[in-house]
Amino acid sequence: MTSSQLSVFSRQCCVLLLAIVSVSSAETQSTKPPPGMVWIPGGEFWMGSDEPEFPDARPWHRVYVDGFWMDKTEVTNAQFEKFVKATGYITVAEKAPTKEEFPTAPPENLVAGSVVFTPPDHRVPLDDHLQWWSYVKGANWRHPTGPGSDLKGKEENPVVHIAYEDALAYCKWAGKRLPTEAEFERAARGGLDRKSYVWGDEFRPGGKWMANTFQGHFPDKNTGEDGFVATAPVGSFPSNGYGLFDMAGNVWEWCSDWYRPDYYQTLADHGGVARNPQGPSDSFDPSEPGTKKRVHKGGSFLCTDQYCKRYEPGGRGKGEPDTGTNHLGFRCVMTQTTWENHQEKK
Ligand SMILES: [Ca+2]
Repeated sequence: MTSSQLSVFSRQCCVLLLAIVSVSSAETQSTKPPPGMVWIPGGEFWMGSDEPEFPDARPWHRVYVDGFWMDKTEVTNAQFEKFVKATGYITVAEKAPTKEEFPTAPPENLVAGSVVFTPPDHRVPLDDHLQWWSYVKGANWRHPTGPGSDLKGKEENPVVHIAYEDALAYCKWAGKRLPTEAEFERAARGGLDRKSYVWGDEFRPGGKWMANTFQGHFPDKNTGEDGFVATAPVGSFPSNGYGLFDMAGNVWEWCSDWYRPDYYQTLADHGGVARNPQGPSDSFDPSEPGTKKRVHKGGSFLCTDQYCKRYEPGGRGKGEPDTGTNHLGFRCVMTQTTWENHQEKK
């Protein structure tokens, strides 16, 4: 090879290399990530569970999602406060329900508040969640367990008492959106295939706590062996394979899908690979017919295999859009196109 041939050859290699880098970049991510977010690669995966306790998560079915950016952590109190300061936003839990919304309710009950975990001091049957959940007047994101509580020292804990529309409002302000249930599960699995936990097969590998869940006796005695009896500062436990924190435990997280227990079966019956599923077009929960619900994912600091081990990535939760609790928060996602448009505007 002459020196000029070598030069042409080098140039061609260079062009080829650039082309590969360019294609790779377009298919995966831009070089600069959005602050606080990580890239979740698109692809196919097994979604669901064969866990007997999760009838609504059966059967396993194939799903494809496009790649996307996801917040590394749940939205924190500090982040939510920044949003509220910028916009003057008032959450659902901070507003008193109106006579128009609840015409038959006595006026004394039309008081702003939210649902708080209030454990009994004795063992109770596990078939009535009202034994450990109470509507507490004055409970909201600034006062997680009621008027006597505040956020001092909890700046990095996940924000709670967030209704669905509150989560949407935050994501919109941040130029983001909520994940679909399929995106959440794709991200939670961290590249692992049909594992029980977002980190693998063992709940406590080498004796290590991998997520903020519930230890002791549910619901009356929380021993907090993992270090936390309520929410933990985000990132207190190891990240998963994609660099995401608290995709299991800590707080439940809102997804954009409506909830139906038969949705996975519907997708499986349809056959093939479900591409970017957005959830069913309507909601139905046999335990509360007539009440529309959205999907929650990830489980919380109250999850335990004694009652509900839905910190497993296939596990599904659900809740009324206007109802927040002190173990429910959210995180946002963003498409590559949104991120590119955002950068161009700058
Ligand atoms: Ca805990």
